[in-house]
Amino acid sequence: MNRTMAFVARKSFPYEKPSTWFPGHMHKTLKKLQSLSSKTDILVEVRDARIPLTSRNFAVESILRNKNRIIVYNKCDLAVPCEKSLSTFRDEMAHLQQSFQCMQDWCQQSQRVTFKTVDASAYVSSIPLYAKKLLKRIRNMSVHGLTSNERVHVYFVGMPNTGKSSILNSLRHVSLRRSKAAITGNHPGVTKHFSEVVRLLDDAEVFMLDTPGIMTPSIAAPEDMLKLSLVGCVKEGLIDSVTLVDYLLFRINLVDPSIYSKWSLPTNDVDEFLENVAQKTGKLSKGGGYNDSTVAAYILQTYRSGKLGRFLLDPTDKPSVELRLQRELIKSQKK
Ligand SMILES: Nc1nc2c(ncn2[C@@H]2O[C@H](COP(=O)(O)OP(=O)(O)OP(=O)(O)O)[C@@H](O)[C@H]2O)c(=O)[nH]1
Ligand SMILES: [Mg+2]
Repeated sequence: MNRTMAFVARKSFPYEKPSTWFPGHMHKTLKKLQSLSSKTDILVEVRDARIPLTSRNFAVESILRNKNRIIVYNKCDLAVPCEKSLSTFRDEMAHLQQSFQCMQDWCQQSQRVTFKTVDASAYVSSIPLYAKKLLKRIRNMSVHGLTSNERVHVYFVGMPNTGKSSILNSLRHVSLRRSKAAITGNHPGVTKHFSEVVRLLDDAEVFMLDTPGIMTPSIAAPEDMLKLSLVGCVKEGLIDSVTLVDYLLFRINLVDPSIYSKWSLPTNDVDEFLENVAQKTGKLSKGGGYNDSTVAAYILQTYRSGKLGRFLLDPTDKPSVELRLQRELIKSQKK
């Protein structure tokens, strides 16, 4: 039997370091959201489709209860398999949309926090079709009597770097053909302050507000920090890049080790993996050594840009979702 056929992936990844990333501006944002709660009519919570459960922000949930809520699972283009034709991509998107909706229904049933309405939506911020659909949902909620205020305020909230500002811009462009109103950037913490109100519709008093991305003050499980870091929600360097690559290797091996066949035979050993990648990408020095941080950074960048497999890091089947909700409940009761 050759090595590929004999390969058995690790079944677990022990990681116990509890931590979070919650700098001052996130504290301030949480407080401000709390104080603005009565003025918030529609909440658009933006999550990363690659971690649909882990990028849920329960700190925001608990202060903005009883609102109309739309959950947007953004960056779906990085969560569905690549090398597919556009029509297959559409099928994958429909499948993702369905699984996100089911997941939302299960969460809603067992949730301690209630919302007036909850809607789940798969999204890619650069594709206008999704902006049109989201715009329609917001319009229905605003205009068809779900809110009583004359002026409707739509708040974009969520974990850092999930694409809140990009979505605000995409909606504004589709609705009003106006240029960008919010600055976007490829690292977490780009938006540091609440934005001014930005008009969304020209025929109704509906306005949007962009908010800084916030993590939760504590993390439900240490492994969540690894997932959040892998997709770019956490400040670079907080978790050592080799540990992140080791975790990525663990996840890829569970999906399909042939994803990295251009670099290496299947392996569970991160050092062997780094060395093989260094060799294949010309990052070995004359003496045969390599800088593990440089190679790790290269692998992470390849993954984040969608060029190293597109898959979910969170399982979204019913038993896994329920197990997670149970764990969260136990943790919150212990506090
Ligand atoms: N592949 C992909 N990238 C996206 C998508 N939406 C946004 N991005 C990219 O993700 C990065 C972060 O986008 P932002 O809109 O700045 O994210 P944010 O949530 O406002 O981030 P903070 O303000 O830091 O909390 C940018 O590089 C965007 O171009 C998407 O649907 N797919
Ligand atoms: Mg932003």
